[in-house]
Amino acid sequence: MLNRRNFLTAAVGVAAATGLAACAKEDDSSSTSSSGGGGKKITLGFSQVGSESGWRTANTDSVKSAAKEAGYSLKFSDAQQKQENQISAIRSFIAQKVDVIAFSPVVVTGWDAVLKEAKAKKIPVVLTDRSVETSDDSLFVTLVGSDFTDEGRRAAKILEKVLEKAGHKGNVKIAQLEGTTGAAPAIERAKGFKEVMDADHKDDWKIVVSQTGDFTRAGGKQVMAAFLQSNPDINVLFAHNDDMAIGAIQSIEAAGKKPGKDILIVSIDGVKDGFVAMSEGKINAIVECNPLLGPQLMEVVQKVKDGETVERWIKTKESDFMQDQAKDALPTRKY
Ligand code: GZL
Repeated sequence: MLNRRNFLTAAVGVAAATGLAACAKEDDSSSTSSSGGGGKKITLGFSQVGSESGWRTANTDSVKSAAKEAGYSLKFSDAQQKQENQISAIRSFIAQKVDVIAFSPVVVTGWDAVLKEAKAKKIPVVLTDRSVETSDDSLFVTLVGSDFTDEGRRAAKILEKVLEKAGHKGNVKIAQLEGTTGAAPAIERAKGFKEVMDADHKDDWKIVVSQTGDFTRAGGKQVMAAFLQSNPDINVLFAHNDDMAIGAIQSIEAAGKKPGKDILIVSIDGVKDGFVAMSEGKINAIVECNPLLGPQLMEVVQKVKDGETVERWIKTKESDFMQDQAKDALPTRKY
């Protein structure tokens, strides 16, 4: 996975070692468009994780509308959260000789073989949203996406504010709803949250139970119900995304407890339904993770096609929101 250390070295390495962008496949379609480059319409193959959450829906909409705006021919595939479907889609894009391949990898491992096939055919690969672990930095050009470890740190820091505002006294017993097992956001959000816990809350915070809810509402509801059975004294929920938090709220209320009061909730994403739950007092704070990556992605695709060197990690800008900001923020939320 990407970190600041390999940020710069890889950027130079990729541009020099592979020259991928310079030899990106010429588009074989006859139509022309305003998409620059050799005047040919750029064909982009995009493999999406699935449609598991409100965040994912907003991300898909952003990619599709930005590709249309850019005048690209978009080949879009929904993997239904299965890595084998993403690998098949990437192979299909290679066979179709697309100009650039972009994808949001459902998990971090298992990509080297198919990315080597793309490299062999000189088709540049751009990661969006999530990163991968790979033995060869030249297998992808850049990542357009958030710093999930920092999102985990921000979640812990905003939990401090939530506890103070709630006048919480005594030990903090945390239930953690993890994202999809093996996915970069799940691994890194847990890591960032634990960093702050270990540094500043060794004596008063404890994650008493932690399990994946697979980033879905159904998963959050089911796992939270089990948590409440095994750990009735939970007083904080840290959910890796809003959809799992919203599902968990249903189980908390079914157990006769008040979400946002009996169990304080911190979540990540910032989708509209998360803000609605926050405005109803059921979620106490949200760390934003911006899904509107489409425009940045299309800019990068153009640069890669034109042989320009791009940064190794193009991060998205994000904010954090406390409950009392929700009502004012809702009307201007874009997703
Ligand atoms: C984060 C993204 C995660 C969201 C979830 O960038 O990969 O996947 O936090 C989504 O809502 O399912």
